[in-house]
Amino acid sequence: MTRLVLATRNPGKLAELRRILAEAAPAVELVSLLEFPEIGEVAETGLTFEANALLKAHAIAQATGLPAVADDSGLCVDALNGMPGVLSARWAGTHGDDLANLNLLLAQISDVPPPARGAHFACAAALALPAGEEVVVQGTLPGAVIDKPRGVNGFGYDPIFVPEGETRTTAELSAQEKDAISHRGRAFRALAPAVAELL
Ligand code: ITT
Repeated sequence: MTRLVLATRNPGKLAELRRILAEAAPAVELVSLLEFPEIGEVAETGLTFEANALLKAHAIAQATGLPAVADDSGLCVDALNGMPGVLSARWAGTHGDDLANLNLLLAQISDVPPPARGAHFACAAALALPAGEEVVVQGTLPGAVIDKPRGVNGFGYDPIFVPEGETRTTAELSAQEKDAISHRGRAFRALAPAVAELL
């Protein structure tokens, strides 16, 4: 059985990737970075989601000697010319302060009327092998940003994002409903055949 490292310590992300990849590549044993406490954070210095996903996957494949899968994701707002984009996790300055990030974004687009509040979630998912081979794919979820947070599920910008064709925010969807349409779900389902083929 081949071991594959999922390059995250985020438990929610880990559970989601496990569900998708376990189905597509059942012969692969999935482990996470929680099993490699000695490996530090990989700096996400790329200018695109793909660059960051590849950077992380290669760094973890080198550090562990095992194939690695990594992702990078964020929210791209039309009225902000695609920002916060790769800066989504640290938009208000501190990595992972979801509430501060969301409030800053709402303040920045407070005078943008509903028809111009288009946005999409984007995710790049990458597979890297220790010998250097790589595959990277993208998934997106189009929608719009509303002006007041709604819902308690999910994380990050979920309470202010309504997917196209929905009236609920992604924070009002169940985990299963979100998985089925999410940028991450789409990216990982697109990567799964490469994982099954290359390992
Ligand atoms: P890692 O440890 O795996 O890097 P992370 O949370 O830092 O976890 P990212 O670097 O991919 O993940 O950052 C993505 C940021 O984009 C995240 O902090 C959220 O603010 C936002 N984001 C991404 N996907 C989202 C989703 O499905 N719902 C809401 N916000 C999301």
